[in-house]
Amino acid sequence: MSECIFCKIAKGEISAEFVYKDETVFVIRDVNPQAPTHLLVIPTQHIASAADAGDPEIWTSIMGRAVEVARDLGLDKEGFRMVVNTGVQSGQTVPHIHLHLLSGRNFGWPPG
Ligand code: DGP
Repeated sequence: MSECIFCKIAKGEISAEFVYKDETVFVIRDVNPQAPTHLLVIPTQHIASAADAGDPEIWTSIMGRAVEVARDLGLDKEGFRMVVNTGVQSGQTVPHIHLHLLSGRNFGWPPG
């Protein structure tokens, strides 16, 4: 989608710090990190939210890549949190599916 921030990042029209990229999924550092490591795992295909993801394969690529990157960076040693905000009440601000991969500090439960 032409005006979508994450589509623009995928096309190189907006810069971002890439950690991983292939034809289906990319991983960038969040511009406003909420933990020492805060990555966004984003499918290249524009899908507005998790509620709009009809093909379960999308989760294979997002979750699979998130865990691969977490292992590659050693985040699995102390642990990490994965979050997919979906819709207004969850706090989703960018309407293009993305998974937050957070690590490097203790996280509270229940989440805020
Ligand atoms: P959410 O609130 O779940 O929709 O998360 C959107 C995240 O995207 C938020 O943590 C900030 C991040 N973000 C927004 N715009 C940009 C950008 O231009 N570059 C990067 N790297 N991250 C962005």
